[in-house]
Amino acid sequence: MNEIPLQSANRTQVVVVGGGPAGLLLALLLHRAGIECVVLERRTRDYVLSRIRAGVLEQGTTDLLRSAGVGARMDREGLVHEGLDIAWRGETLHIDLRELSGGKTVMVYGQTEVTHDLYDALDEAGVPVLHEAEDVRLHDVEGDAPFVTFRTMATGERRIECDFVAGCDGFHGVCRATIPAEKLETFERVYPFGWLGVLVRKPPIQEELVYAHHSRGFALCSLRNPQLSRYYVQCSLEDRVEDWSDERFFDELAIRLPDRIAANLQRGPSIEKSIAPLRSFVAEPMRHGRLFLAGDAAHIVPPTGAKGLNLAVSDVHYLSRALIAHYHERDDGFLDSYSTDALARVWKAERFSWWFTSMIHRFEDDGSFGQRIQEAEFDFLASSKAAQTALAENYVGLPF
Ligand code: FAS
Ligand code: PHB
Repeated sequence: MNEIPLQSANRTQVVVVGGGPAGLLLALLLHRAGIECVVLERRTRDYVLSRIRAGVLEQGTTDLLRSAGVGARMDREGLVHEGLDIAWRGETLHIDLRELSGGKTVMVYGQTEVTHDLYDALDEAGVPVLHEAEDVRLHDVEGDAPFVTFRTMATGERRIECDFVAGCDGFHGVCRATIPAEKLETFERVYPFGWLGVLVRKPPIQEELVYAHHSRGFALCSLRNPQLSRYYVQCSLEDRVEDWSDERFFDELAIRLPDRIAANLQRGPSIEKSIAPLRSFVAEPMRHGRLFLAGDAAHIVPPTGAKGLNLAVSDVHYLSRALIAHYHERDDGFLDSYSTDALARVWKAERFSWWFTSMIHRFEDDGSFGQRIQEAEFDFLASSKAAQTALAENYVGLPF
């Protein structure tokens, strides 16, 4: 792990706030382009790596990770998935992603592993990543000489002057909060339920993912590897993890799945159990002076479409391109168009994530009309190759 030596680095080119996938990948791409940066992460590395989050990578994400030099273990251990199943009324509809998307697939490889690989690459490259960076504050981002202050146990109070700040500090971070409210427009939809997720050291119920609609609520069967399964059930926002024993969880999961699939469920002690709320959220613009937001700092999607992590990578594609053009060609065109470029793709992913969430979850307050609309949505999907193609194109990831 590379700490900033006490005697140096009161100045760098880009300060990256946040050591999650967005911040780490951006730092690595900038370093590979010879651009100096430092990553400030509030938590310990162990804490960051203990969070269980995304599991599905779009082809654009895996391509960018390979180009950053962190694709080797992913290609060794990741699982290429060519399709997925949607379960409804006890039957399943198979979506052939490869055939419908013109050859594209997705990779099942956990966000935790991606983060591990990025940290290892940054360590090897000697890029400074400061953990337990407390009280990070941005200053003068509207001017030409921004700086960031913070403190750590090791270094005490610090000030780093820079050219740009990348706000990769997630939904609850400090960077978006630095932008004056009158300069920001936000868009939000909060869903009236959460996802209870469980990790269990058992083989998955089947090779491909299963997204299940049921009158009792949504369920999802996923995995991390052939010996590690990841399951979710839709739950009430009032639920707490302690309300759900492993037995109650697996009983409910089995009820919500078609019998043919539930018969293959291998139960075991959960090694992680957590509840995540669901929301759609976008903050516009994603730039404020010399501050650029990327990833969850700028937008959130319900995890139904497996877009969260992939959108963070998408933003990093646009932001790294822009910063490299600035330093290599003295061309600020991509910096000036960053917010527009990134948001064009963000909103398409927001739409898909909202559509898929709306179709497949149980909405208590939507009444009988809402339920009939969901039935019609599924029946149209089941009967239309065009509808299935649209789902596949969005699921594998739209072009950058
Ligand atoms: P992250 O939140 O991952 O990283 C931001 C980092 O900034 C964190 O490490 C945080 O500690 C740090 N930070 C925050 N404030 C700071 C400050 N003031 N100073 C310094 N550092 C600060 N996506 C999917 O595709 N599928 C899923 O199943 C899925 N499940 C999820 C479950 C949960 C509980 C959550 C919260 C998200 C889930 N997501 C899922 C979305 C998730 O994967 C995000 O999209 C992804 O982590 C985005 O990466 P970042 O933008 O890097 O933000
Ligand atoms: C996961 O494996 O955690 C996962 C997969 C697909 C999703 C959401 C989460 O849509």
